[in-house]
Amino acid sequence: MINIEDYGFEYKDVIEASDIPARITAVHKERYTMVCKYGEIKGILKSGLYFNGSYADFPAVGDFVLINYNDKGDSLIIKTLPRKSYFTRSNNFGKLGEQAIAANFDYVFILMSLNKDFNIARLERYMAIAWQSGGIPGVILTKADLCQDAESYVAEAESSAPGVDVISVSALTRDGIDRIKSLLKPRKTAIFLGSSGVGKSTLINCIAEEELMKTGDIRQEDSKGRHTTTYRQLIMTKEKFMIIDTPGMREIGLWDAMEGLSEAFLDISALEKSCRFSDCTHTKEPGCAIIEALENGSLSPDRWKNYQKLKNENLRSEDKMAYLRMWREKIRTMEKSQRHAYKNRNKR
Ligand SMILES: Nc1nc2c(ncn2[C@@H]2O[C@H](COP(=O)(O)OP(=O)(O)O)[C@@H](O)[C@H]2O)c(=O)[nH]1
Ligand SMILES: [Mg+2]
Repeated sequence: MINIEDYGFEYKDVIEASDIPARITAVHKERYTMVCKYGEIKGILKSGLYFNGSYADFPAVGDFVLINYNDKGDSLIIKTLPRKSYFTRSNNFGKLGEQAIAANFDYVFILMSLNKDFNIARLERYMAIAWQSGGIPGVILTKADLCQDAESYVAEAESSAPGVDVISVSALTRDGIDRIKSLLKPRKTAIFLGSSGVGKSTLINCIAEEELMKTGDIRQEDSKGRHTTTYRQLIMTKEKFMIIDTPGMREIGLWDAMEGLSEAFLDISALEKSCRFSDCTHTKEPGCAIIEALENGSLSPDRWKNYQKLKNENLRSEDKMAYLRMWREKIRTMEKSQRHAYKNRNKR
């Protein structure tokens, strides 16, 4: 038996005695992994309830939900309970609304590595996101072993994030691990945010003192299709600290929009720059690099269409384009797989 209160459940007074609460520990494409009093289980959304509602109610990792328990297969998730903190991917462009991507954390740690990743302007933006979320922010500067003067970076981060704990840490030497552990508490949840590769999963393993997460070294090996590292998940340590690991700022939609834009359309803007005419419309001009790339297959027609469509939406700032594009793709796959899972639920 699992005690859901060890997972931070504090809503006992607001649910019925017959209700079964669960906490979402991982969100997969079509299913959710959860813990409830019966242990770790899988579930899917009760379709009629969720698909007529708002995307904001779709469960995120860390959410507390009510379920119809099924001991023979997927349980049905029937309600998302109110969140005390959350991150959303917001979308200002229409009907989709916003969707939570992680919920009910007590602390938000922004991770940056001390080799190449340190960037004070980005830290300030992440801090703004962290303060808005409802969690208590902290900063972890990782890979201190690769840096000559970690202390000066700590001082710089402290001055730009006043009142916030800034800890430098090395998973290699374990310097700083105890300080991080002193900020965690049993039954409380922390979320680790930071670019892919900064050492989030490695640090979680270090804190947990067991291999709970796959880390970068392993990811390269299974890059062929097993997407284990792309999920957000909530882990529980032996000391009952919970940590939500995220694959990266970009993957969860909290990425720097400008970075994201250049990543999303770098190929196309490079092509546009190499057209013979600077005002090329990419329709019929000689020496058009876009037409050539479409013909030789190095640019896919879908990608080009997508880019044009977004341009035509007349969004003023370019970073919104990349944001919107990613959002729509995610929603589309999510809806499709949810429907599929619902249709096939009795066949499992
Ligand atoms: N030198 C050094 N390397 C580290 C440290 N922490 C993580 N790494 C390495 O950084 C890479 C990415 O780590 P990972 O935990 O997967 O990053 P994540 O994507 O943020 O989860 C791996 O190769 C780790 O071995 C550290 O403290 N020092
Ligand atoms: Mg990781």
